[in-house]
Formats: sequence, structure tokens, C-alpha cells
Amino acid sequence: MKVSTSIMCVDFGRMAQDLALLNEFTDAYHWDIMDGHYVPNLALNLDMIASLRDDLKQPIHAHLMVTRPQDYVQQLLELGVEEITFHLDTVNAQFFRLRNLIKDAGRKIGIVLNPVERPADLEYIIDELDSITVMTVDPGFAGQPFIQGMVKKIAQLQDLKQRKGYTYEIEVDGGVNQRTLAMLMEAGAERFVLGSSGLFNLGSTLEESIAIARSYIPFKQG
Ligand code: S6P
Ligand code: MG
Repeated sequence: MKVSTSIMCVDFGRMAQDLALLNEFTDAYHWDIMDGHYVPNLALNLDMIASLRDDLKQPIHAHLMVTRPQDYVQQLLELGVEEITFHLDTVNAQFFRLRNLIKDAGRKIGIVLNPVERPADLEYIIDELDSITVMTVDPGFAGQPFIQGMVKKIAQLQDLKQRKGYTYEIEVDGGVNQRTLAMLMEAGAERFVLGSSGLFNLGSTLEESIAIARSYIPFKQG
């Protein structure tokens, strides 16, 4: 079980101090990259990864919410990101080209399923995936309401993994918090993106928020 902290939710005015605290808490950093076209928002450009990379002591996972993910892959690999996750509807004609590029660099590839998409849509690539991210909100913004119907999708992916011996890690992105975590763990999720509702909005300081997060996340206690 792992947590992956959503960098777009960090207080940019306190980045250096906050990263020092987050490095001791999180298992990975979740970098949302948005082009304002695939989703109606802009977030986190590649220069930011370059400028902060030395301060990040945990692996970086880049979540590409962009119409043309192929435009970013080479730069992300050169920046040293551990894993790149693509929305299924953005890689329809290029999945295996991107997969070869990423695997040749010794990194990981994941697919992100929007709330309307089905695990069955992954049939011809599922055994190539290091992770599958179930969006529990529509992509594009932090602080959105959790979509309860997605829990069933997580359980389907866990059942498929167990029955077929696939090795993908099941990640959940969107509205992971004290109310939803236990249900998500029960359904079989293994990696949890923590953003505004699950971490940053919990306390009046980040120290306090991390202490509260540790109190409700069983595998992060102590
Ligand atoms: C949303 C993005 C997510 C958010 C995360 C924030 O498009 O992909 O990674 O950063 O959902 O967490 P929360 O608790 O505010 O939803
Ligand atoms: Mg994300």
C-alpha cells in the first residue's frame, strides 16, 4: 500500500519547507500535468519538475491530462520520472510506441481510466501495464466530489488481477480521504493519491495535516 502526494495541491509559497516534511511521509509524488485542452485547467509544467527535482526524495509519477502526451514523454524521461500515466482516450493510436519508449528507458507505464471508461477497454494492453489509475472524479481539478460508483470498478480490476495474475498496481485518484479510504482499500486499491481532501485541507499547518493523515491511514501510522 502506498500514498502518492498530489503536488498541484501543495502551497507553492512554502514549497521547500513543505517538501522537507512530505519527503518523510509520502511514498511517491503525483504530478498532474494539464494542457488546458484535454481538461479545462492548466497545472504543473515540466520546468517545475526540473527546478524541484533535487528536493523530491521520492519517485515522481507524471499524470498526463493532455491531448498530445507524445509531446512530453521524452522530456519527462530525461527529468527522471519513474512512471508516466496516460488517459486511455489519448493513446488510442500510439500506446505501443509510447510503451516501447518508456520501457527502453527502464521506467513504468500506466493507464488512467476516466469515470465513464471500463476495465474491458484495456483488454489488449492490460498485461503491459505497471499501474491502472481509477479516476474517482472527472479529471482536471482538485477538490471535486468522490464518485461512489467507481468503487465497483476498483473491485473489478482487483478481481481481474487476482484471476489472471496481472501485475499492475491499482491506483485511485480523486477525493481519497478519511471517508473513502477504508472502502477503497477494501475494494482492492493499492496506491492512493492524496490531495486537498485527503491531506492538505486536514489541518491548519502541513505538520498537522500529515499527523491527521497518519492517524487515518493504517499503513502510514507510526
Ligand atoms: C485531478 C487530478 C488529481 C488531483 C487530486 C487532488 O484532475 O488528477 O490528481 O490533484 O484529486 O486530490 P483531491 O482530494 O482534491 O481530489
Ligand atoms: Mg492526478
